[in-house]
Amino acid sequence: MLRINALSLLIVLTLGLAGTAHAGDELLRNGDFSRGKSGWKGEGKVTEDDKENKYIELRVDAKDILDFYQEDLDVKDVKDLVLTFRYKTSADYSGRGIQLEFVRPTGGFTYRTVSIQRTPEWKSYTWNFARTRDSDELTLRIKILEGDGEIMFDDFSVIAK
Ligand SMILES: [Ca+2]
Repeated sequence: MLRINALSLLIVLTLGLAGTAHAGDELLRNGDFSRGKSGWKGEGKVTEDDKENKYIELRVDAKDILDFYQEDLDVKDVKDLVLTFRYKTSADYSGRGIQLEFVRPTGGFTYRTVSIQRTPEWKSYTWNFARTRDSDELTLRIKILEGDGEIMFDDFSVIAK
């Protein structure tokens, strides 16, 4: 009996993975950093606040652009995306802000630069991203432009529209 259940579960999981994204689906994994840096690559350190909320923190570099990213967003048959996240900065932050990129497998990408003002409180940001070219997979990349201080991010979400 247990064996049949395990087999059924496997079939359901396999079918689930083979399916394409539908409207309303979350395409990111671990966007809230509750599982540390799982699913994410690049720079940044996952930190926990006194309310046991985990977020990613980056020390901004005066000369170099830093980045972190998540690969393999399944966007087959998805027309448009909505990216949301929240951010805050250290009290001494100053800099050129960030650049958000959706990178296609060919290496080409669509980007948006966001200026970041010093903020001790979390602020939300939304980018309604209309896909202009066909590709089945995208990488979401966040570049931290040159500056000083620290930027923190949490609750990334990419929803298929
Ligand atoms: Ca979090």
